[in-house]
Amino acid sequence: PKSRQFPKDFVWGVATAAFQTEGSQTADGRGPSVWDLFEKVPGHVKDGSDATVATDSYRRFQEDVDLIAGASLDAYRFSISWSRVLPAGEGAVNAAGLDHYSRLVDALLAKGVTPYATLFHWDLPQGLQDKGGWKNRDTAQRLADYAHAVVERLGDRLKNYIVLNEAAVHAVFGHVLGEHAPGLKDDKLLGPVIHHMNLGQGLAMQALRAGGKDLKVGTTMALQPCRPAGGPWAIWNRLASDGLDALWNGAWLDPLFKGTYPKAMDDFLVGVVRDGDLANIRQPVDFLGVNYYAPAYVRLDLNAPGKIAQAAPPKGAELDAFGRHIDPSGLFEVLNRVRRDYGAPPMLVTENGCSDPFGPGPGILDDQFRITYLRRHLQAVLAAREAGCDVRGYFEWTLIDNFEWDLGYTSKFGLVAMDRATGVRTPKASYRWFKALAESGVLAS
Ligand code: GCO
Repeated sequence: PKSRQFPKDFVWGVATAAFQTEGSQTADGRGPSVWDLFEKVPGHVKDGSDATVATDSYRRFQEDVDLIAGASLDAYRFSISWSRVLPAGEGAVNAAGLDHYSRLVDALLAKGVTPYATLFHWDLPQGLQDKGGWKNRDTAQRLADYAHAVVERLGDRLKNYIVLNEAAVHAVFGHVLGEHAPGLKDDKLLGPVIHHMNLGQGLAMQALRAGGKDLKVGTTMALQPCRPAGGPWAIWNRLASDGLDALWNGAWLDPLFKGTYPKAMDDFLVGVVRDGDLANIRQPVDFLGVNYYAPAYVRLDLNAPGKIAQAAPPKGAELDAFGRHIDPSGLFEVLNRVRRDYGAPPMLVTENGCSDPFGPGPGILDDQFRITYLRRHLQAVLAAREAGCDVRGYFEWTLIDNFEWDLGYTSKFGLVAMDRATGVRTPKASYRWFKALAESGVLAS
């Protein structure tokens, strides 16, 4: 990029999710979510851990807010636990559950931090899963009812809404690969799950707008450039890669912005889409949230679900601790794709970050690798802005090392470390670096 300067009104924030941080799984009438059951099955979480305490943020939220304000951040993206608001996913609203988020919102506003709430970050109430979960068309309407309950109680102070988080991850890892809750392995679920999440998103956006004033309503997607592995199978790999692109990116972007599905989705959607659905899904958004970590490399594998399998990044690519390609150009690419193909909506990077390559030790706190990762990805954001992308903010993932789903506590993405025995939080070097950036708006080289 030519400039290192972000605009004055650029939004600097951090992002978290309820299940990964809150703990207190039965407090104040919370009902179980699909992740409560999934995490307790031996073998599902790498280190055998669970999120019953996590970062204890349900109880320690004021400390979290102080850390966010202490880093001079403008905004905090957190998620609301659906089963705190509606313990069975539907029916009577649990006022005590909403009280928690009301206190959190007030604590943020008191420190001048703008709250951004995600409504669904993968923790579907188990009560709804028992009725089929996202396979069941009714779940779409339940999401809208939940959105209504939230905006009715919090909408006077909570103005920024992200309806879904990375629905593609929940659809594929939760319903086809079985690596995330609800732990299903059935590729026939893909069409209904995708469509009902899209429909729920559209209905929830309408419910939010009907229920609140001056809201900013958006949603967050995990966008990944899909790249075919090379070699003798390259042309077949390209078919698989185009297929993954339709499933991973197009199946969410196209209906929201164009009211259509990619052609490649047709076979999955037979008998699923009803008249009027696509009009309900195609909603105006105030922003699109983009989460980006790495590109996807893809190969054809006749034995894999959907015949799509993960491939290794090209030789020589710089890799992170999990073997993923560290490639800021992928972020530039997805931002530009949204600009070019989807009407140049305002965008927020709602997640970007990296996990520690180390075990316990001093490297944890002096996390220069994270600073390097963030700096390079923010350069890509600046470059995308110069190319005409309307990117208005950046939320680092994440505030504090937390429960990383199937990886448990083995994968640490925080700007702040936490002693799991005491809950004591210790800022890392990246926390101070990010604070300086939020204050100056200048990305030092
Ligand atoms: C995501 C998730 C986060 C993960 C993060 C790091 O939306 O993918 O929001 O919950 O922790 O991506 O893997």
